[in-house]
Amino acid sequence: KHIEEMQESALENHEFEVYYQPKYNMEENSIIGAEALIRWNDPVHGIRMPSDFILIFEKNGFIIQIDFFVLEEVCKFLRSRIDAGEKVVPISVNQSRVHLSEKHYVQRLGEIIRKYSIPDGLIELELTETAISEIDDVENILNQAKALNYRISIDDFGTGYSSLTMLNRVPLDAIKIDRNFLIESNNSKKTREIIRLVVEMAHALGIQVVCEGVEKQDQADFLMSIGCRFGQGFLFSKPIPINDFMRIL
Ligand code: G
Ligand code: G
Ligand code: NA
Ligand code: MN
Repeated sequence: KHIEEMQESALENHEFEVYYQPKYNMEENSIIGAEALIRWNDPVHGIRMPSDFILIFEKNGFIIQIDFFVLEEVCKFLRSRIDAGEKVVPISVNQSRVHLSEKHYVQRLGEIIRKYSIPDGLIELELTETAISEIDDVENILNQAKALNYRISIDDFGTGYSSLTMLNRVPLDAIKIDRNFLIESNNSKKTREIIRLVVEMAHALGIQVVCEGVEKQDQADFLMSIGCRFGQGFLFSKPIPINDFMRIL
């Protein structure tokens, strides 16, 4: 209840902040991108994590404003780096399924990328399999986003019901293998085989693979041994504030 009462004023009072978790090329130990993740600095409560409020915002629709807030912050970040002649990498933003089915979604995607003159391929839309499979007309929406030069990726790949169908239906640039696979891979040969084949299949289709939840060096080693060079996880960095991210970029 408190959360719903506070959401609007929190946005006005700049209590929402975008954190960045870098994605690494594990072979070169270089940053190849980052994922934007929302945080709420509640002056009374302290920092609130997405698990405290995302579901509520999805129910009451406020997630649409949050997702566009994050997208706009990312645009401002990229624009200021470009203007300063500094290095930029693609940044991904999470897109709620509520958001995706909003009537003017694609139009707003176009407006924002033009407002900040963002070069092609610098912003990636991360969608869950569930979001993709639940939305009518998803192919059409994502083809339009693609035409605006957004990158498209599937988040938490392997946890939904229609992984393989998605590979065919959606213009995908990348998949992010869900971190539960990596957890299970520690003591399951079967899971390691699944990861290996998913990576091989994605690559054969020209789709990039990022593995989530890399916490241990032996997990990184395993991924590299099967040809998966890109990883995201606490081994490299947790999600960090923008200034910390700029420092390591
Ligand atoms: O940052 P953290 O790892 O706690 O995020 C947990 C989950 O919250 C993420 O997996 C993501 O699905 C969701 N999330 C984080 N930031 C955003 C956001 O800006 N928009 C949406 N829709 N979901 C987000
Ligand atoms: O749902 P999504 O995959 O978008 O969420 C990313 C979430 O995963 C964030 O909340 C982030 O804090 C968390 N996360 C990122 N890297 C790791 C990791 O290596 N281990 C664990 N346990 N969580 C991670
Ligand atoms: Na994500
Ligand atoms: Mn994920």
